[in-house]
Amino acid sequence: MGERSVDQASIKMLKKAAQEGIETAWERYEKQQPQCGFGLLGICCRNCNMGPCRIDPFGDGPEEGICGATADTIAARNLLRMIAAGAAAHSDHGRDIVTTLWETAAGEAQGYQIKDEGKLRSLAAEFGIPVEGRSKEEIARDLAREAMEEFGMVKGALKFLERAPQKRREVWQKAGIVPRGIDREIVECMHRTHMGVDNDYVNLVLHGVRTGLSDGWGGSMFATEFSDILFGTPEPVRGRSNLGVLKEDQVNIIVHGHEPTLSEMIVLAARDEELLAAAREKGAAGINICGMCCTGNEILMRHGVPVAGNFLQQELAVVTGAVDAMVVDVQCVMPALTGVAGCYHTKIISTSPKARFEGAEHIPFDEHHALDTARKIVQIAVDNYPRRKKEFVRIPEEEMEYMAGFSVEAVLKALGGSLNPLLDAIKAGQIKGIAAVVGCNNPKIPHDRGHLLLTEKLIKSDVLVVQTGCAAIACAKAGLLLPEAAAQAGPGLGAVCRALGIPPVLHMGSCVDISRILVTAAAIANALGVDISDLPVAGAAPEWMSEKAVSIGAYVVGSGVFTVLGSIPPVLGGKKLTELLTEGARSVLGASFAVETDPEKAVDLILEHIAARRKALGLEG
Ligand code: XCC
Ligand code: SF4
Repeated sequence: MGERSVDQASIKMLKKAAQEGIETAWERYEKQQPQCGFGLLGICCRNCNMGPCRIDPFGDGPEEGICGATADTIAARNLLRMIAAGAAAHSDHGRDIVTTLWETAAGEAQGYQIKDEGKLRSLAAEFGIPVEGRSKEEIARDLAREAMEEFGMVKGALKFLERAPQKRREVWQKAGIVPRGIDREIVECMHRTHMGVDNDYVNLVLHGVRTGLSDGWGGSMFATEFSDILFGTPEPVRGRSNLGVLKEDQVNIIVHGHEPTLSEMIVLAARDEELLAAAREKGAAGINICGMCCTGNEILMRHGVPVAGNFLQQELAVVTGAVDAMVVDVQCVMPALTGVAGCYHTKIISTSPKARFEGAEHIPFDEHHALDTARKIVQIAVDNYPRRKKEFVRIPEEEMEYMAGFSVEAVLKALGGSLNPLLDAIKAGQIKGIAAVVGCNNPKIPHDRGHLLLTEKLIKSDVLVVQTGCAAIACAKAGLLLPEAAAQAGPGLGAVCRALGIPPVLHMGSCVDISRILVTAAAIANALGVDISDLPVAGAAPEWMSEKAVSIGAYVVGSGVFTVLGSIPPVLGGKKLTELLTEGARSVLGASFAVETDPEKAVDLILEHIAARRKALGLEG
């Protein structure tokens, strides 16, 4: 099973699954082989019912669809639809948080509070909302209203774009890709990719970048900032990770999905004395809430809640036989879960009206009765505890401590209040640059291997690594999110980490929190008076799989950051499109993509890029 994962706990559970005849994503992946070549290359189209059409990649067959669309048009349209779906997912999440703040301010949401009033007031000031002598509820309502307008097209350009360096904003102006409204750009993607609308691959890609920007500097940024207002801005916190966090003698509840509105309430409900007493009555020593994927990241960032694993471990968690309930909301939840759960005693509880699963118990979650609903869910898990099939329970012992919680505010605090120590270290070459290693797992790549190889080599080369998402969970499990990991860093980065007491790999949150990375990059660029594309920074998504990752890629490159992808995007069938993404984009955006499936070579690309940027800035080494 070593070829499937580099994570020992996962390898053990893969073996257990095999013994017990449970199929996982890896078996299903094998059954899909060989995967459709047209799909892999991005050159099949079913955007209208004259089709489906396919382009022959070898040039022996059709070179265009029935309507005349070429390989580049088809692949670009498909890419745009991926971006639209990804941006929609992030932004709809953002919208839900904005709505929750609005309802909280109106006194209509149960269990929520405005936890970070300071952030509320500073954001209100950013949006030009009067704060003097007003209650936090009054301010929050106005701010939420302002945010809601950003989803439409009332204002002409997104407010948060003003956080970007002047030079970057000029790049967007010049390219004609300033995002107007968050929803608007997504809708326009769907319009442009309809049969017979936008057929120019360059024009399509430019709008894709605009849509991505409306995610990164819009929907995702709202998700992050408003979550901080509601649940608190993260500060450094310690916790534990990997499947070993499950407890044999406790009621284990895994919260899986993305939105903190649900997971925060489950965390709160699990502290309820009555429910704890109920758990003891059933013979359990307590209630153990653990996270998975990005909702796990949300609660580990703010509470140090244990995280059971990342994307490819969701089925394996159920295979432990020790999960009494897995509570899911939206995104990255495999439909296969209910089938796996059916072989054990685990209850899969869906909660979002947007996401139902055949075979799951559906407990609709809404903000008005959030805490009551959370209690009900915890009660179901407690009642399920005695149904555990003891003979099938096996929890791997692997667990690892992590330090997380590096919001922009926390990073500044760790630096003593200003960016200067970091800038000085970069200027002096102690830290060569910063790399964001983010994204998913993908059975096409040994689980976690890409994340770990890349991150280990980068820190060894004195590159500070910032992370979010499943990449961060991979590194948490490997012990890289600990100050002690400074020993694995190069001499320069290691010394800086030891002086500040921080890990060489900073966990900045869930995937919507890549907005925190954008804000940090913008602040560094502003401090140096340059564009983001001038900085010695790079992005990498070694194991990405989701459409959200495509939207992220679009806005990261659109923000001027060179980005290396470790799994191949479905565009290679469009030769001119591929050339645009990997070369041509540089002349317009100051950044481009690279595709490199070998992590060692990916590191080299990043180091070369960082060295070139240092040289251009006149920095030594
Ligand atoms: Fe999903 Fe966010 Fe990817 Fe992980 S990293 S597989 S998107 S949970 Ni966001
Ligand atoms: Fe074929 Fe064109 Fe219709 Fe796509 S839009 S299915 S290429 S005819």
